[in-house]
Amino acid sequence: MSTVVKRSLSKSESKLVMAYMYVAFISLFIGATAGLLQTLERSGKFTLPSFISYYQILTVHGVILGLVLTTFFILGFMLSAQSKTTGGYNKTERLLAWTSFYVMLTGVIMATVMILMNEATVLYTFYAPLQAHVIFYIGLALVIVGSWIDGFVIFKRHARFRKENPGERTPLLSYMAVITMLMWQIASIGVAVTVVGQTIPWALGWVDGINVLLSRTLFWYFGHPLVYFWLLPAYMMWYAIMPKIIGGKIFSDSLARFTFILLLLFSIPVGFHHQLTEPGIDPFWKYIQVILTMVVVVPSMMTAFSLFATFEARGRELGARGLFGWVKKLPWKDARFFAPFVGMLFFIPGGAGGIINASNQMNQVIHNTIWVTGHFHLTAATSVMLTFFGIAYWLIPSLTGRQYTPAMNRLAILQTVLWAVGMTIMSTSMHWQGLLGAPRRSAYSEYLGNADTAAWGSYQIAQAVGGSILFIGMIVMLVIFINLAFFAPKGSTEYPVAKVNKLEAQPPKVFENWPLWIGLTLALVLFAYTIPLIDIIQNAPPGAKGFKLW
Ligand code: HAS
Repeated sequence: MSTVVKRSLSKSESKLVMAYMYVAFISLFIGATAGLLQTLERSGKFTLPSFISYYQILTVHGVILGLVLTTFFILGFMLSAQSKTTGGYNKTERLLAWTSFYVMLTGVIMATVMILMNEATVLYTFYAPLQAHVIFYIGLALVIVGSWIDGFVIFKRHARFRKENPGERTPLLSYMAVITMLMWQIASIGVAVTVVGQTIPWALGWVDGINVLLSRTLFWYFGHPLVYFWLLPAYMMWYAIMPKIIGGKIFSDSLARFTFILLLLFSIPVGFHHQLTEPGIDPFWKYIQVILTMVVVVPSMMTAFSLFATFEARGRELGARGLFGWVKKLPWKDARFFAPFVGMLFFIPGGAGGIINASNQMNQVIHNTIWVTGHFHLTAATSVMLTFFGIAYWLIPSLTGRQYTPAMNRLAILQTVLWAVGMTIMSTSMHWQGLLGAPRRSAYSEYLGNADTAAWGSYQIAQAVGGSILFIGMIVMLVIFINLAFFAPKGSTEYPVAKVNKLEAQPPKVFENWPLWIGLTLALVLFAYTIPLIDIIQNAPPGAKGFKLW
Protein backbone atom coordinates (compact mmCIF):
# COMPACT_ATOMS: atom_id res chain seq x y z
CA MET A 1 0.00 0.00 0.00
CA SER A 2 1.49 3.40 -0.92
CA THR A 3 1.57 6.17 1.68
CA VAL A 4 0.07 9.52 0.81
CA VAL A 5 2.80 12.17 0.96
CA LYS A 6 1.32 15.54 1.68
CA ARG A 7 3.17 18.70 2.55
CA SER A 8 1.50 21.43 4.58
CA LEU A 9 2.73 24.07 2.08
CA SER A 10 3.41 23.93 -1.65
CA LYS A 11 6.69 22.26 -2.64
CA SER A 12 8.38 25.56 -3.51
CA GLU A 13 7.36 27.17 -0.24
CA SER A 14 8.37 24.11 1.79
CA LYS A 15 11.80 24.37 0.18
CA LEU A 16 12.01 28.05 1.04
CA VAL A 17 11.09 27.58 4.70
CA MET A 18 13.38 24.56 5.04
CA ALA A 19 16.32 26.67 3.77
CA TYR A 20 15.79 28.97 6.76
CA MET A 21 15.50 25.96 9.08
CA TYR A 22 18.79 24.41 7.90
CA VAL A 23 20.67 27.61 8.76
CA ALA A 24 18.88 27.79 12.12
CA PHE A 25 19.75 24.24 13.18
CA ILE A 26 23.35 24.39 11.95
CA SER A 27 23.61 27.54 14.07
CA LEU A 28 22.21 25.65 17.04
CA PHE A 29 25.03 23.14 16.76
CA ILE A 30 27.81 25.74 16.43
CA GLY A 31 26.44 28.12 19.06
CA ALA A 32 25.61 25.50 21.67
CA THR A 33 29.03 23.87 21.28
CA ALA A 34 30.59 27.26 21.97
CA GLY A 35 28.33 27.50 25.04
CA LEU A 36 29.61 24.19 26.40
CA LEU A 37 33.22 25.33 25.96
CA GLN A 38 32.44 28.54 27.86
CA THR A 39 30.97 26.80 30.88
CA LEU A 40 33.92 24.39 30.95
CA GLU A 41 36.41 27.24 30.80
CA ARG A 42 34.57 29.19 33.50
CA SER A 43 34.55 26.16 35.78
CA GLY A 44 38.29 26.74 36.17
CA LYS A 45 38.92 23.03 35.53
CA PHE A 46 39.52 23.23 31.79
CA THR A 47 41.58 25.56 29.66
CA LEU A 48 40.85 26.37 26.04
CA PRO A 49 43.64 25.72 23.51
CA SER A 50 45.90 28.75 23.16
CA PHE A 51 44.66 29.62 19.67
CA ILE A 52 41.05 30.25 20.88
CA SER A 53 40.17 32.93 23.40
CA TYR A 54 37.22 32.80 25.78
CA TYR A 55 35.89 36.04 24.30
CA GLN A 56 36.08 34.69 20.77
CA ILE A 57 33.98 31.70 21.79
CA LEU A 58 31.59 33.99 23.64
CA THR A 59 31.21 36.09 20.48
CA VAL A 60 30.43 32.97 18.44
CA HIS A 61 27.89 31.89 21.06
CA GLY A 62 26.09 35.25 21.23
CA VAL A 63 26.13 36.12 17.53
CA ILE A 64 25.27 32.66 16.20
CA LEU A 65 22.55 31.85 18.73
CA GLY A 66 21.22 35.32 19.58
CA LEU A 67 21.28 36.81 16.09
CA VAL A 68 21.55 34.05 13.46
CA LEU A 69 19.59 31.06 14.81
CA THR A 70 16.77 33.25 16.07
CA THR A 71 16.45 35.42 12.95
CA PHE A 72 16.46 32.48 10.53
CA PHE A 73 14.10 30.35 12.61
CA ILE A 74 11.69 33.23 13.22
CA LEU A 75 11.53 34.38 9.62
CA GLY A 76 11.15 30.82 8.35
CA PHE A 77 8.39 30.10 10.86
CA MET A 78 6.54 33.35 10.18
CA LEU A 79 6.68 32.87 6.42
CA SER A 80 5.28 29.36 6.88
CA ALA A 81 2.51 30.55 9.22
CA GLN A 82 1.49 33.39 6.93
CA SER A 83 1.57 31.22 3.85
CA LYS A 84 -0.49 28.53 5.59
CA THR A 85 -3.20 30.89 6.78
CA THR A 86 -3.47 33.32 3.85
CA GLY A 87 -3.32 30.85 0.99
CA GLY A 88 0.34 31.10 -0.08
CA TYR A 89 2.71 33.56 -1.72
CA ASN A 90 2.86 34.60 -5.36
CA LYS A 91 5.99 34.39 -7.49
CA THR A 92 7.24 37.90 -6.66
CA GLU A 93 6.77 37.35 -2.94
CA ARG A 94 8.64 34.04 -3.08
CA LEU A 95 11.44 35.62 -5.08
CA LEU A 96 11.75 38.41 -2.51
CA ALA A 97 11.83 35.88 0.35
CA TRP A 98 14.66 34.00 -1.38
CA THR A 99 16.50 37.29 -1.94
CA SER A 100 16.13 38.03 1.75
CA PHE A 101 17.52 34.59 2.58
CA TYR A 102 20.62 34.98 0.40
CA VAL A 103 21.34 38.55 1.54
CA MET A 104 21.19 37.41 5.17
CA LEU A 105 23.24 34.30 4.48
CA THR A 106 25.96 36.39 2.80
CA GLY A 107 26.02 38.64 5.86
CA VAL A 108 26.21 35.67 8.23
CA ILE A 109 29.14 34.16 6.33
CA MET A 110 31.01 37.48 6.34
CA ALA A 111 30.49 38.01 10.08
CA THR A 112 31.29 34.38 10.98
CA VAL A 113 34.53 34.29 9.00
CA MET A 114 35.69 37.45 10.76
CA ILE A 115 34.86 36.00 14.19
CA LEU A 116 36.67 32.76 13.38
CA MET A 117 39.71 34.75 12.24
CA ASN A 118 39.68 36.51 15.61
CA GLU A 119 39.08 39.79 13.79
CA ALA A 120 35.74 40.41 15.47
CA THR A 121 36.01 39.36 19.10
CA VAL A 122 33.55 42.02 20.20
CA LEU A 123 30.67 39.94 21.66
CA TYR A 124 27.15 40.07 20.27
CA THR A 125 26.60 43.63 21.47
CA PHE A 126 29.81 44.86 19.70
CA TYR A 127 30.08 47.78 22.13
CA ALA A 128 32.54 50.49 21.10
CA PRO A 129 35.38 51.01 21.87
CA LEU A 130 35.82 47.30 21.10
CA GLN A 131 36.50 47.35 17.38
CA ALA A 132 35.99 44.62 14.78
CA HIS A 133 37.03 44.30 11.17
CA VAL A 134 34.77 46.36 8.93
CA ILE A 135 33.62 43.18 7.14
CA PHE A 136 32.00 42.01 10.40
CA TYR A 137 29.89 45.18 10.60
CA ILE A 138 28.98 45.03 6.91
CA GLY A 139 27.96 41.39 7.43
CA LEU A 140 25.67 42.34 10.32
CA ALA A 141 24.20 45.20 8.28
CA LEU A 142 23.38 42.72 5.51
CA VAL A 143 21.59 40.44 7.98
CA ILE A 144 19.42 43.37 9.06
CA VAL A 145 18.74 44.61 5.52
CA GLY A 146 17.98 41.05 4.40
CA SER A 147 15.47 40.62 7.21
CA TRP A 148 13.73 43.85 6.14
CA ILE A 149 13.04 42.32 2.73
CA ASP A 150 11.17 39.46 4.42
CA GLY A 151 9.33 42.08 6.46
CA PHE A 152 8.08 43.68 3.25
CA VAL A 153 6.97 40.26 1.95
CA ILE A 154 4.93 39.78 5.13
CA PHE A 155 3.38 43.26 4.90
CA LYS A 156 2.61 42.81 1.22
CA ARG A 157 0.93 39.43 1.69
CA HIS A 158 -1.19 40.70 4.56
CA ALA A 159 -2.30 43.70 2.49
CA ARG A 160 -3.08 41.40 -0.46
CA PHE A 161 -5.24 39.20 1.78
CA ARG A 162 -7.22 42.24 2.95
CA LYS A 163 -7.71 43.42 -0.63
CA GLU A 164 -8.78 40.01 -1.90
CA ASN A 165 -11.08 39.28 1.07
CA PRO A 166 -12.79 42.59 1.94
CA GLY A 167 -14.59 42.60 5.26
CA GLU A 168 -13.15 39.25 6.31
CA ARG A 169 -11.18 38.74 9.53
CA THR A 170 -7.48 38.61 8.65
CA PRO A 171 -5.74 35.42 9.78
CA LEU A 172 -4.43 35.88 13.33
CA LEU A 173 -1.00 34.42 12.56
CA SER A 174 -0.55 36.78 9.62
CA TYR A 175 -1.61 39.74 11.77
CA MET A 176 0.88 38.76 14.47
CA ALA A 177 3.67 38.35 11.89
CA VAL A 178 2.96 41.88 10.60
CA ILE A 179 3.23 43.34 14.11
CA THR A 180 6.43 41.40 14.83
CA MET A 181 8.06 42.66 11.64
CA LEU A 182 6.84 46.23 12.15
CA MET A 183 8.45 46.23 15.57
CA TRP A 184 11.61 44.70 14.12
CA GLN A 185 11.83 47.23 11.25
CA ILE A 186 11.30 50.26 13.47
CA ALA A 187 13.75 48.97 16.08
CA SER A 188 16.49 47.84 13.75
CA ILE A 189 16.74 51.34 12.27
CA GLY A 190 18.67 52.15 15.49
CA VAL A 191 21.30 49.49 15.00
CA ALA A 192 21.51 50.26 11.27
CA VAL A 193 22.18 53.94 12.05
CA THR A 194 24.94 53.17 14.53
CA VAL A 195 26.58 50.55 12.30
CA VAL A 196 26.42 52.56 9.06
CA GLY A 197 26.79 56.06 10.52
CA GLN A 198 29.27 55.40 13.31
CA THR A 199 30.98 52.04 13.42
CA ILE A 200 31.78 51.41 9.75
CA PRO A 201 33.39 54.87 9.20
CA TRP A 202 35.33 54.36 12.44
CA ALA A 203 36.45 50.83 11.53
CA LEU A 204 37.57 52.11 8.12
CA GLY A 205 39.63 54.82 9.80
CA TRP A 206 37.64 57.65 8.17
CA VAL A 207 37.02 59.14 11.61
CA ASP A 208 39.32 58.90 14.57
CA GLY A 209 36.72 58.82 17.33
CA ILE A 210 33.33 57.42 18.16
CA ASN A 211 30.62 58.66 20.47
CA VAL A 212 30.48 55.55 22.66
CA LEU A 213 27.40 56.53 24.62
CA LEU A 214 25.49 57.34 21.45
CA SER A 215 26.42 54.00 19.88
CA ARG A 216 25.38 52.08 23.01
CA THR A 217 22.12 54.02 23.19
CA LEU A 218 21.28 53.30 19.56
CA PHE A 219 22.20 49.66 20.15
CA TRP A 220 19.84 49.33 23.13
CA TYR A 221 17.09 51.21 21.30
CA PHE A 222 17.27 48.08 19.14
CA GLY A 223 18.39 45.62 21.84
CA HIS A 224 15.23 45.39 23.89
CA PRO A 225 12.88 44.98 20.91
CA LEU A 226 15.41 42.40 19.73
CA VAL A 227 14.49 40.21 22.71
CA TYR A 228 10.81 40.77 21.92
CA PHE A 229 11.52 39.80 18.32
CA TRP A 230 12.51 36.44 19.83
CA LEU A 231 9.50 36.32 22.13
CA LEU A 232 6.67 37.32 19.79
CA PRO A 233 6.92 34.26 17.50
CA ALA A 234 6.77 32.12 20.66
CA TYR A 235 3.61 34.05 21.62
CA MET A 236 2.26 33.37 18.11
CA MET A 237 2.60 29.68 18.87
CA TRP A 238 1.14 29.97 22.36
CA TYR A 239 -1.91 31.96 21.22
CA ALA A 240 -2.73 30.54 17.82
CA ILE A 241 -1.29 27.02 17.60
CA MET A 242 -1.19 25.63 21.12
CA PRO A 243 -5.03 25.61 21.47
CA LYS A 244 -5.27 23.38 18.40
CA ILE A 245 -2.66 20.95 19.79
CA ILE A 246 -4.65 20.53 23.01
CA GLY A 247 -7.90 20.20 21.04
CA GLY A 248 -9.33 23.57 22.10
CA LYS A 249 -10.08 26.96 20.56
CA ILE A 250 -8.37 30.35 20.71
CA PHE A 251 -9.55 31.97 23.95
CA SER A 252 -9.96 35.39 22.37
CA ASP A 253 -8.74 36.49 18.96
CA SER A 254 -9.29 40.16 19.81
CA LEU A 255 -7.37 39.90 23.09
CA ALA A 256 -4.45 38.28 21.24
CA ARG A 257 -4.42 41.10 18.65
CA PHE A 258 -4.64 43.75 21.36
CA THR A 259 -1.73 42.14 23.23
CA PHE A 260 0.40 42.34 20.10
CA ILE A 261 -0.55 45.99 19.56
CA LEU A 262 0.58 46.79 23.11
CA LEU A 263 3.81 44.91 22.49
CA LEU A 264 4.41 46.97 19.34
CA LEU A 265 3.77 50.25 21.17
CA PHE A 266 5.80 49.58 24.29
CA SER A 267 8.66 47.27 23.27
CA ILE A 268 10.79 49.98 21.74
CA PRO A 269 10.93 53.04 24.01
CA VAL A 270 12.51 51.09 26.89
CA GLY A 271 16.19 50.58 25.92
CA PHE A 272 17.49 52.65 28.84
CA HIS A 273 16.67 49.81 31.24
CA HIS A 274 19.85 48.21 29.89
CA GLN A 275 21.77 51.42 30.62
CA LEU A 276 20.55 52.27 34.12
CA THR A 277 24.09 52.32 35.50
CA GLU A 278 25.51 54.39 32.65
CA PRO A 279 26.50 57.98 33.29
CA GLY A 280 25.62 60.60 30.69
CA ILE A 281 21.89 59.83 30.49
CA ASP A 282 19.59 62.08 32.47
CA PRO A 283 18.00 60.07 35.36
CA PHE A 284 14.61 61.57 34.50
CA TRP A 285 14.61 59.83 31.11
CA LYS A 286 15.82 56.59 32.68
CA TYR A 287 12.88 56.89 35.07
CA ILE A 288 10.43 57.45 32.20
CA GLN A 289 11.74 54.38 30.37
CA VAL A 290 11.58 52.25 33.54
CA ILE A 291 7.88 53.16 33.78
CA LEU A 292 7.41 52.21 30.12
CA THR A 293 9.19 48.91 30.86
CA MET A 294 6.67 48.15 33.58
CA VAL A 295 3.93 48.93 31.05
CA VAL A 296 5.34 46.41 28.57
CA VAL A 297 5.03 43.73 31.27
CA VAL A 298 1.23 44.11 31.05
CA PRO A 299 0.77 42.35 27.66
CA SER A 300 2.80 39.43 29.00
CA MET A 301 0.48 39.23 32.00
CA MET A 302 -2.45 39.29 29.56
CA THR A 303 -0.79 36.43 27.70
CA ALA A 304 -0.46 34.42 30.93
CA PHE A 305 -4.16 35.05 31.65
CA SER A 306 -5.19 34.05 28.15
CA LEU A 307 -3.15 30.83 28.29
CA PHE A 308 -4.54 29.80 31.65
CA ALA A 309 -8.02 30.43 30.27
CA THR A 310 -7.31 28.32 27.16
CA PHE A 311 -5.99 25.40 29.22
CA GLU A 312 -8.74 25.59 31.80
CA ALA A 313 -11.53 25.86 29.21
CA ARG A 314 -10.23 22.79 27.38
CA GLY A 315 -9.76 20.85 30.63
CA ARG A 316 -13.34 21.59 31.70
CA GLU A 317 -14.60 20.58 28.25
CA LEU A 318 -12.98 17.22 28.93
CA GLY A 319 -14.77 16.94 32.26
CA ALA A 320 -12.20 18.41 34.68
CA ARG A 321 -13.47 19.48 38.09
CA GLY A 322 -12.11 21.60 40.93
CA LEU A 323 -9.70 24.52 40.76
CA PHE A 324 -6.78 22.72 39.12
CA GLY A 325 -8.45 19.56 37.79
CA TRP A 326 -7.80 20.80 34.21
CA VAL A 327 -4.03 20.33 34.66
CA LYS A 328 -4.51 16.56 34.58
CA LYS A 329 -6.42 16.77 31.29
CA LEU A 330 -3.59 18.34 29.30
CA PRO A 331 -1.79 16.11 26.74
CA TRP A 332 1.42 15.59 28.74
CA LYS A 333 2.68 12.82 26.47
CA ASP A 334 2.61 14.97 23.35
CA ALA A 335 5.94 16.82 22.97
CA ARG A 336 4.30 19.36 20.66
CA PHE A 337 2.46 20.50 23.79
CA PHE A 338 4.97 19.49 26.48
CA ALA A 339 8.03 21.40 25.16
CA PRO A 340 6.31 24.82 24.78
CA PHE A 341 4.43 24.30 28.05
CA VAL A 342 7.69 23.78 29.94
CA GLY A 343 8.89 26.94 28.14
CA MET A 344 5.88 28.81 29.59
CA LEU A 345 6.60 27.54 33.08
CA PHE A 346 10.16 28.84 32.87
CA PHE A 347 8.82 32.19 31.74
CA ILE A 348 7.24 32.72 35.16
CA PRO A 349 10.62 33.03 37.01
CA GLY A 350 12.20 34.48 33.83
CA GLY A 351 9.61 37.29 33.70
CA ALA A 352 9.87 37.91 37.45
CA GLY A 353 13.65 38.24 37.01
CA GLY A 354 13.03 40.78 34.23
CA ILE A 355 10.89 42.89 36.57
CA ILE A 356 13.71 42.78 39.15
CA ASN A 357 16.22 43.85 36.47
CA ALA A 358 14.04 46.76 35.44
CA SER A 359 13.64 48.04 39.01
CA ASN A 360 16.28 50.75 39.23
CA GLN A 361 17.64 50.04 42.73
CA MET A 362 17.75 46.26 42.25
CA ASN A 363 19.40 46.74 38.89
CA GLN A 364 22.37 48.29 40.73
CA VAL A 365 22.86 44.92 42.47
CA ILE A 366 22.60 42.65 39.45
CA HIS A 367 23.85 44.72 36.52
CA ASN A 368 26.87 43.22 34.79
CA THR A 369 26.73 40.17 37.04
CA ILE A 370 26.10 36.67 35.83
CA TRP A 371 22.54 37.02 37.20
CA VAL A 372 21.69 38.71 33.88
CA THR A 373 23.05 35.71 31.99
CA GLY A 374 20.82 33.52 34.18
CA HIS A 375 17.84 35.76 33.30
CA PHE A 376 18.21 35.46 29.56
CA HIS A 377 18.90 31.74 29.69
CA LEU A 378 15.47 31.37 31.30
CA THR A 379 13.67 33.68 28.88
CA ALA A 380 15.43 33.37 25.53
CA ALA A 381 17.23 30.06 25.88
CA THR A 382 14.36 28.20 27.57
CA SER A 383 10.94 29.79 27.10
CA VAL A 384 11.65 30.80 23.51
CA MET A 385 13.91 27.91 22.51
CA LEU A 386 11.69 25.16 23.91
CA THR A 387 8.79 26.74 22.03
CA PHE A 388 10.85 26.79 18.83
CA PHE A 389 11.77 23.13 19.38
CA GLY A 390 8.08 22.39 19.97
CA ILE A 391 7.29 24.09 16.65
CA ALA A 392 10.04 22.15 14.84
CA TYR A 393 8.51 18.80 15.89
CA TRP A 394 5.52 19.33 13.58
CA LEU A 395 6.78 22.03 11.21
CA ILE A 396 9.73 20.06 9.81
CA PRO A 397 7.88 16.84 8.95
CA SER A 398 4.90 18.83 7.68
CA LEU A 399 7.22 20.59 5.22
CA THR A 400 9.24 17.55 4.19
CA GLY A 401 6.18 15.33 3.73
CA ARG A 402 7.15 12.95 6.54
CA GLN A 403 5.57 11.59 9.70
CA TYR A 404 6.16 12.73 13.24
CA THR A 405 6.58 9.25 14.67
CA PRO A 406 5.93 8.06 18.26
CA ALA A 407 9.67 7.28 18.55
CA MET A 408 10.58 10.88 17.71
CA ASN A 409 7.90 12.09 20.11
CA ARG A 410 9.50 10.07 22.95
CA LEU A 411 12.90 11.50 22.06
CA ALA A 412 11.38 14.99 22.03
CA ILE A 413 9.98 14.45 25.55
CA LEU A 414 13.46 13.37 26.65
CA GLN A 415 14.92 16.46 24.95
CA THR A 416 12.55 18.72 26.88
CA VAL A 417 13.41 17.04 30.19
CA LEU A 418 17.16 17.32 29.51
CA TRP A 419 16.79 20.98 28.57
CA ALA A 420 14.69 21.76 31.64
CA VAL A 421 17.05 19.96 34.04
CA GLY A 422 20.22 21.40 32.47
CA MET A 423 18.81 24.89 32.44
CA THR A 424 17.50 24.68 36.00
CA ILE A 425 20.96 23.76 37.26
CA MET A 426 22.83 26.25 35.08
CA SER A 427 20.50 29.20 35.37
CA THR A 428 19.87 28.85 39.12
CA SER A 429 23.58 28.81 39.84
CA MET A 430 24.05 31.82 37.56
CA HIS A 431 21.39 33.76 39.46
CA TRP A 432 22.94 32.89 42.83
CA GLN A 433 26.47 33.57 41.77
CA GLY A 434 25.29 36.87 40.30
CA LEU A 435 23.79 37.86 43.65
CA LEU A 436 27.21 37.20 45.19
CA GLY A 437 28.61 39.70 42.70
CA ALA A 438 30.26 37.41 40.13
CA PRO A 439 30.73 39.31 36.85
CA ARG A 440 29.24 38.19 33.55
CA ARG A 441 31.18 37.91 30.31
CA SER A 442 34.36 37.01 32.12
CA ALA A 443 36.44 33.87 32.08
CA TYR A 444 37.95 34.98 35.38
CA SER A 445 35.24 34.60 38.00
CA GLU A 446 37.56 32.85 40.42
CA TYR A 447 37.73 32.92 44.19
CA LEU A 448 39.11 36.32 45.16
CA GLY A 449 39.99 35.57 48.76
CA ASN A 450 36.92 36.94 50.54
CA ALA A 451 33.86 35.29 52.00
CA ASP A 452 31.51 36.31 49.18
CA THR A 453 33.59 34.82 46.42
CA ALA A 454 34.42 31.61 48.32
CA ALA A 455 31.38 29.88 46.89
CA TRP A 456 31.94 30.97 43.30
CA GLY A 457 33.91 27.89 42.33
CA SER A 458 31.09 25.50 43.23
CA TYR A 459 28.57 27.61 41.28
CA GLN A 460 30.83 27.55 38.27
CA ILE A 461 31.10 23.78 38.43
CA ALA A 462 27.29 23.59 38.67
CA GLN A 463 27.11 25.75 35.54
CA ALA A 464 29.45 23.39 33.71
CA VAL A 465 27.30 20.42 34.78
CA GLY A 466 24.13 22.19 33.60
CA GLY A 467 25.88 23.27 30.39
CA SER A 468 26.96 19.69 29.68
CA ILE A 469 23.38 18.40 30.11
CA LEU A 470 22.21 21.15 27.75
CA PHE A 471 24.82 20.10 25.23
CA ILE A 472 23.42 16.55 25.29
CA GLY A 473 19.94 18.07 24.89
CA MET A 474 21.15 19.98 21.84
CA ILE A 475 22.52 16.78 20.27
CA VAL A 476 19.18 15.04 20.89
CA MET A 477 17.40 17.98 19.23
CA LEU A 478 19.64 17.72 16.18
CA VAL A 479 19.01 13.97 15.93
CA ILE A 480 15.26 14.69 15.90
CA PHE A 481 15.68 17.47 13.33
CA ILE A 482 17.77 15.32 10.98
CA ASN A 483 15.37 12.43 11.33
CA LEU A 484 12.30 14.57 10.60
CA ALA A 485 14.02 16.31 7.69
CA PHE A 486 15.53 13.26 5.94
CA PHE A 487 14.71 9.87 7.44
CA ALA A 488 11.25 9.71 9.04
CA PRO A 489 8.72 7.64 7.05
CA LYS A 490 7.07 9.49 4.18
CA GLY A 491 3.55 10.67 4.92
CA SER A 492 1.85 13.76 6.22
CA THR A 493 1.98 15.73 9.44
CA GLU A 494 -0.58 18.33 10.39
CA TYR A 495 0.29 22.06 10.51
CA PRO A 496 -1.86 22.91 13.53
CA VAL A 497 -3.73 26.22 13.37
CA ALA A 498 -6.34 26.90 16.05
CA LYS A 499 -9.80 28.21 15.23
CA VAL A 500 -11.48 31.17 16.80
CA ASN A 501 -14.45 30.53 19.04
CA LYS A 502 -17.54 30.87 16.80
CA LEU A 503 -19.33 33.03 19.35
CA GLU A 504 -16.59 35.65 19.32
CA ALA A 505 -17.37 38.92 17.55
CA GLN A 506 -15.16 40.28 14.75
CA PRO A 507 -12.09 42.13 16.08
CA PRO A 508 -12.58 45.93 16.09
CA LYS A 509 -11.73 47.50 12.72
CA VAL A 510 -9.29 49.86 14.39
CA PHE A 511 -6.90 46.93 14.94
CA GLU A 512 -6.08 47.06 11.22
CA ASN A 513 -5.54 50.81 11.23
CA TRP A 514 -1.80 50.60 10.55
CA PRO A 515 -1.07 54.34 10.15
CA LEU A 516 -2.52 54.79 13.64
CA TRP A 517 -0.37 52.10 15.32
CA ILE A 518 2.78 53.04 13.45
CA GLY A 519 2.15 56.71 14.26
CA LEU A 520 1.62 56.00 17.96
CA THR A 521 4.73 53.80 18.09
CA LEU A 522 6.85 56.53 16.50
CA ALA A 523 5.34 59.15 18.80
CA LEU A 524 6.31 57.09 21.87
CA VAL A 525 9.81 56.58 20.47
CA LEU A 526 10.21 60.31 19.84
CA PHE A 527 8.91 61.09 23.31
CA ALA A 528 11.30 58.67 25.04
CA TYR A 529 14.42 59.35 22.98
CA THR A 530 14.48 62.85 21.40
CA ILE A 531 15.67 64.92 24.37
CA PRO A 532 18.16 62.34 25.75
CA LEU A 533 19.67 61.83 22.27
CA ILE A 534 20.11 65.57 21.73
CA ASP A 535 21.71 65.69 25.17
CA ILE A 536 24.08 62.81 24.41
CA ILE A 537 25.17 64.36 21.09
CA GLN A 538 25.55 67.92 22.39
CA ASN A 539 27.46 66.94 25.50
CA ALA A 540 29.74 64.33 23.95
CA PRO A 541 33.37 64.60 25.07
CA PRO A 542 35.65 66.21 22.42
CA GLY A 543 37.27 62.93 21.29
CA ALA A 544 33.84 61.46 20.61
CA LYS A 545 32.98 64.05 17.97
CA GLY A 546 35.14 62.59 15.23
CA PHE A 547 32.25 62.54 12.80
CA LYS A 548 30.66 65.88 13.62
CA LEU A 549 27.16 64.89 14.73
CA TRP A 550 28.07 61.33 15.47
FE1 HAS B 1 15.16 40.77 29.78
C1 HAS B 1 18.42 41.90 30.14
C2 HAS B 1 14.06 43.32 31.76
C3 HAS B 1 11.89 39.78 29.25
C4 HAS B 1 16.21 38.71 27.24
N1 HAS B 1 16.97 40.37 28.88
C5 HAS B 1 18.18 40.93 29.17
C6 HAS B 1 19.19 40.39 28.30
C7 HAS B 1 18.56 39.52 27.45
C8 HAS B 1 17.16 39.50 27.84
C9 HAS B 1 19.20 38.75 26.32
O1 HAS B 1 15.17 45.92 32.90
C10 HAS B 1 20.68 40.69 28.36
C11 HAS B 1 21.11 41.73 27.37
C12 HAS B 1 22.61 41.95 27.48
O2 HAS B 1 23.36 41.22 26.82
O3 HAS B 1 23.02 42.83 28.25
N2 HAS B 1 13.32 41.41 30.43
C13 HAS B 1 13.10 42.45 31.23
C14 HAS B 1 11.67 42.58 31.49
C15 HAS B 1 11.06 41.57 30.80
C16 HAS B 1 12.10 40.85 30.12
C17 HAS B 1 11.00 43.59 32.35
N3 HAS B 1 14.23 39.49 28.52
C18 HAS B 1 12.88 39.24 28.46
C19 HAS B 1 12.61 38.29 27.41
C20 HAS B 1 13.83 37.99 26.83
C21 HAS B 1 14.83 38.75 27.55
C22 HAS B 1 11.24 37.78 27.06
C23 HAS B 1 14.17 37.09 25.70
C24 HAS B 1 13.31 36.42 25.01
N4 HAS B 1 16.06 42.28 30.79
C25 HAS B 1 15.43 43.23 31.50
C26 HAS B 1 16.42 44.22 31.99
C27 HAS B 1 17.65 43.82 31.53
C28 HAS B 1 17.41 42.60 30.77
C29 HAS B 1 16.18 45.41 32.81
C30 HAS B 1 19.00 44.53 31.72
C31 HAS B 1 19.73 44.01 32.91
C32 HAS B 1 21.07 44.69 33.03
O4 HAS B 1 21.25 45.46 33.96
O5 HAS B 1 21.95 44.47 32.18
C33 HAS B 1 9.55 41.32 30.74
O6 HAS B 1 9.12 41.44 29.42
C34 HAS B 1 9.11 40.04 31.33
C35 HAS B 1 7.58 39.91 31.35
C36 HAS B 1 7.16 38.50 31.56
C37 HAS B 1 6.25 38.07 32.43
C38 HAS B 1 5.95 36.58 32.55
C39 HAS B 1 4.57 36.19 31.99
C40 HAS B 1 4.41 34.70 32.03
C41 HAS B 1 3.87 33.94 31.04
C42 HAS B 1 3.86 32.42 31.18
C43 HAS B 1 2.56 31.92 31.76
C44 HAS B 1 2.63 30.45 32.03
C45 HAS B 1 1.61 29.56 31.86
C46 HAS B 1 1.78 28.14 32.20
C47 HAS B 1 0.29 29.97 31.34
C48 HAS B 1 5.52 38.99 33.32
C49 HAS B 1 3.29 34.52 29.81
C50 HAS B 1 1.47 27.98 33.66
C51 HAS B 1 0.75 26.72 33.99
C52 HAS B 1 0.74 26.20 35.22
C53 HAS B 1 0.04 24.88 35.46
C54 HAS B 1 1.39 26.85 36.37
